[in-house]
Amino acid sequence: MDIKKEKNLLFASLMKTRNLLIYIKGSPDPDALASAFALQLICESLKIKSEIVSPMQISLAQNLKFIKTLHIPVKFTDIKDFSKYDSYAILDYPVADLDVQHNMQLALHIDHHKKTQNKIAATYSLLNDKVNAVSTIFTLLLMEINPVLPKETSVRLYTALLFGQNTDIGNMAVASEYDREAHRFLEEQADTEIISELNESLYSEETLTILSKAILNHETYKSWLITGVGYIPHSLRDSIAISADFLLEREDVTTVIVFSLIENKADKKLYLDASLRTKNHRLDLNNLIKSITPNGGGRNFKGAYQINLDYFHSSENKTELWEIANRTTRAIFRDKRDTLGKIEISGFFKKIKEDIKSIFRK
Ligand SMILES: [Mn+2]
Repeated sequence: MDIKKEKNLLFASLMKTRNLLIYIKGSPDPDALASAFALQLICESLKIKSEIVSPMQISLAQNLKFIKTLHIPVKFTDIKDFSKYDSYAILDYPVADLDVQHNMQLALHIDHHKKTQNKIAATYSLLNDKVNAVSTIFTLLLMEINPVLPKETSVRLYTALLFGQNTDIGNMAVASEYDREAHRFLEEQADTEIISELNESLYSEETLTILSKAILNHETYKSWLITGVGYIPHSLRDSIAISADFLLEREDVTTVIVFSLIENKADKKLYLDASLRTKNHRLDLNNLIKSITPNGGGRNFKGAYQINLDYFHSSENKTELWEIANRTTRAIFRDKRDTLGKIEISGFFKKIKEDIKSIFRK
């Protein structure tokens, strides 16, 4: 990636723009929001109008705190009329098409997920899966652009980007050289106290209860950690992913599976929800999940799937249903672990080698 060249191409595309819509497609997570914020400040420095809009609301309390503390200027609304914008930008999402009528140019498309077919080409696109967060790309661009910003704005921006990068990468062991370079810069520029506060806010009392259940019920099978946390209400669903992230920090573990039965009493919904995490570059979580169910998927060391169990919602014996789900899920993953034996073992040693190398690089 030649950042100087990328910066010039990005500027060339932005210069054709007067009023840019920075459209958050998919879930408004910190990586997408921090990148959108960075793009807006770049636009401002070029005297280009822009607006960050997300049709989807934020559910995770930590992410709400993130936009509040760092004043991320995002509007949560479903746009009906796109006529005031001449162009739009899609960040942190592989598909840039919009399913609505509009006359906007796709000015830019920047993403780090696996490429997919897009019907329209962007004036400028940077689709690089060698980085693990769009925040990495914007940090490298900003290092090149070196914009003049008031101190307060610059701290907000770099803190947002560091938090955005952290949420996508989690464990720096999966980071690429680009991610590390951006990370070193961000750590110098960001307010690390805000980062710690945001990190702490991830673990609410309810989440900690679920996490301790995950620890208590875990088994490790050939470097895979498998654990089930029983029934949890729909509002605490994110706690499964949070627990999986937490457990992946364990040194002797390459892959984590946390599952539970999610109940939504109001609309009588019941489903099994599983969150997967891995440090193994060679383990394709998407394939693994698709071999279990079409109702899920994975990318970049993370994945999840759901199994609908609405039919059992009114079943009287809840414990029995959990026991079946628990036993079955564990058996499935022990079996998958055996089938994937070779990949996982060589991947594990490759990772250790990379970790050792990266220690010496620091
Ligand atoms: Mn991302």
